[in-house]
Formats: sequence, C-alpha cells, structure tokens
Amino acid sequence: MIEITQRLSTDEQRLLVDECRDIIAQSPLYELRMRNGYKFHLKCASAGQCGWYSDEQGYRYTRVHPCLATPFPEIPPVIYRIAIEAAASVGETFTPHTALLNWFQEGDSLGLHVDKTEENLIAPVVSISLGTNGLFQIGGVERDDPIRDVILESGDVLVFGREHRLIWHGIKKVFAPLPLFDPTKEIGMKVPGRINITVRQVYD
Ligand code: MD3
Ligand code: FE
Repeated sequence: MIEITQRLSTDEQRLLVDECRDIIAQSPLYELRMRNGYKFHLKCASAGQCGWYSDEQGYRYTRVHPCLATPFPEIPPVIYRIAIEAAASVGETFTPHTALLNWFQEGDSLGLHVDKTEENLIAPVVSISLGTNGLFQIGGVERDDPIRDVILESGDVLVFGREHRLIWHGIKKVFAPLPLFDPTKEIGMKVPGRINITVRQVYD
C-alpha cells in the first residue's frame, strides 16, 4: 500500500515553483531518448551532484549537464528540506544526491518502468508533484502484478522506500488544467503543466 505522505500548502508549493525556475534558469531542461532513439514524452532538469540522462547509449547519472557540460546547481533548500522531512515522517533517512525535475505538458506521459539506475537501491525516493493532475500508475515489484491508477495532484508528496523502492510505475497521462480549477496559476507557474521532483540518493 502506498500513501500520499502529505499535501503541501499553496505557499510551500509556490516556493518550490520558484526553486524549479531557478534550477532551469541556471541549467536548462533537456530532452531524453531511449536506446532506440525515440524521445521521451517529457523534458528533464537536474540539481545536485549528478543528474539523470538517457540517450542511445542508455540510462545513466552524469556529473555535468548533457548539453552544456557544466555542473548542475545545488539542490535548492526548500526541495531539500521537504524531502528529508517526508522521509523522516515514515521513519526513513537518506542523503539526497540529486533532485530530478520532470516537466510534462498536456498529453505527456512516462511509460511503466522500475528506477534502478541508482547505485544505492536501498535509500528511499521522495516525489513531489506540482501543477496539473497526473494519472499515476502503480504496480508491484513483479512486472505482471496488478496496476492501480492514482491521480497525483499539486502538492502531493510521496515516499517510495523499502518494499516500494523497486516497484513498476509510470505516468499514463497528464491532464489539461481544469477551467474551474487551474492550480498552476495559484502556485505561480507561467505555463500550465506538471512538474514532478524526485529527490534521490544515487551513491552509497
Ligand atoms: C517509485 N516519475 O522520475 S513520480 C521518475 O510523475 C518517475 O514524474 C513520475 O517515475 C513522475 O522516475 C512518477 C513517483 C515515483 C518516482 C520515483 C520512484 C515513484 C517511484 C522511484 C522508485 C519507486
Ligand atoms: Fe520512476
């Protein structure tokens, strides 16, 4: 069973959006490709001592931006604090090495996968969602375990630790902002879309 650990206040969400804007101003969003050359239907940015990248050579963590070859900016303080607090709330500790920022626009998606590029597969991963709703698919550790649909909303914080660390999961689709409730405006996003920040310990 996976639970939404907390729902952040609008004020905290706004601080996080500002920090995401700082990250991509210093270290722009980049595209990812699969081994077969197909593009992922999202864009990515990274902060911290490494960032995640994928192209025809495969998945890996890199110490420098894939286009600029410059180091990534540090993990901003509010992202760092929220990740540590969320992990602590479920009795977990970890050392954040990277904050990966996924940027989805309407209709974007991320296929079912298991995150196992990290050298350390014991430390928890903390996920923070901002902006428009995403249809999250969550399975089990086996590829054919049943899959549940969960809507991730702006401000949702999840911790994937221990028995959940190696589960199959993905984002089936990201919704358009609703006419009567567009969280993106309230939290200061200038373009409607969904941000997911995952904070990870990559090394031991
Ligand atoms: C479970 N991101 O970045 S967040 C990813 O919304 C990723 O951008 C999705 O899957 C997104 O790898 C889903 C929830 C999530 C993130 C990382 C996990 C669940 C996870 C790592 C391990 C187990
Ligand atoms: Fe993932």
